[in-house]
Amino acid sequence: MSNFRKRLVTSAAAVTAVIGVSFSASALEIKSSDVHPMGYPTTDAIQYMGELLNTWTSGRINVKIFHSMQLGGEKEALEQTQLGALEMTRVSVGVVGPIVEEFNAFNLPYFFRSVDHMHKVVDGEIGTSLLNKLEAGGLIGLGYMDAGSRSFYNKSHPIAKIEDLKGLKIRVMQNPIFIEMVNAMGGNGLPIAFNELYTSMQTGVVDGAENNPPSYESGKHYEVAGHYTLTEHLMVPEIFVFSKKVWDTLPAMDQQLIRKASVMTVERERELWAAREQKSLDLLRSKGIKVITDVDKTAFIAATASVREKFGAKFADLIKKASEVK
Ligand code: GTR
Repeated sequence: MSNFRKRLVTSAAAVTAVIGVSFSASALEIKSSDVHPMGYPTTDAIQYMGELLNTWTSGRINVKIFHSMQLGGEKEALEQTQLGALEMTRVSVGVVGPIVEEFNAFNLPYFFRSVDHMHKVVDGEIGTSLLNKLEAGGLIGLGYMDAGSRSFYNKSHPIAKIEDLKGLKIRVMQNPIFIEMVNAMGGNGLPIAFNELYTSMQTGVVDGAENNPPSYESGKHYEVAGHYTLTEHLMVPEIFVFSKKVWDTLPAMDQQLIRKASVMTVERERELWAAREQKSLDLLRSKGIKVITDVDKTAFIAATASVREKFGAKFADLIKKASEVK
């Protein structure tokens, strides 16, 4: 038996022992949306979640993934999940501000000091309390996934210093923080949905965008915007959420199984993420993309101070608490 299989079987036995499941409840198909294709850390982790639930319930609970933006962008997916038309979705925290405003603290440029700092904040009291607040917005927060750091790319010229951003039209996620962030660095931030980005760069609606290496690589954005610079100005985590409307109809035992599977899904995604980041950078280089890595971030950090002050003022306590997390 493979290690993966062994883990599944052991976990199934453990879950049955803990909650005395008799598996007589009705079948459940969890439809889950993601903007990424299969083979991406987030979609593969959700697929693993489905495998866990299927094994633990002898096929009674399954996950069906609608990947590659089949159901549109992240805003639409969140709305569908709030309404209960979709059971689950995985989105960037970048678009969750309208539901729980405090999430915007994680959307501030140069907010987290390191991946370790981000993990400690999101996995600790602060992250848990924000996930719980989603409930009032019709969502059950199941966990945080990694998404590395976001950096600039464009079709015109390499960005070696902040002045090189001047005048460039840069696509950002639909959140005013990101627009002002790019503007503060000298570019023009334009909010565009992820599914429209490739064409927008191709046709010159924008000159470039910003994202982590796996998204830049997987979306083939390097084909139309070949200059990539590791400014790492945002470290925005991702979340996967369940529809509260559907959740409230589930037996407690199914809720417990989903919670347990979610913990393992987070672990799996983080393992996949760590491996994928490097793989994506290697692939980009093999395609001839010159990735600028030796960036002096001082000017980028200084230029965005006003954005942290303006948008962070409302969550001053949360920001202070997060910065004190060691
Ligand atoms: C990716 C993220 C997606 C989406 C996308 C974007 O890094 O995984 O959830 O937010 O960026 O820029 O819209």
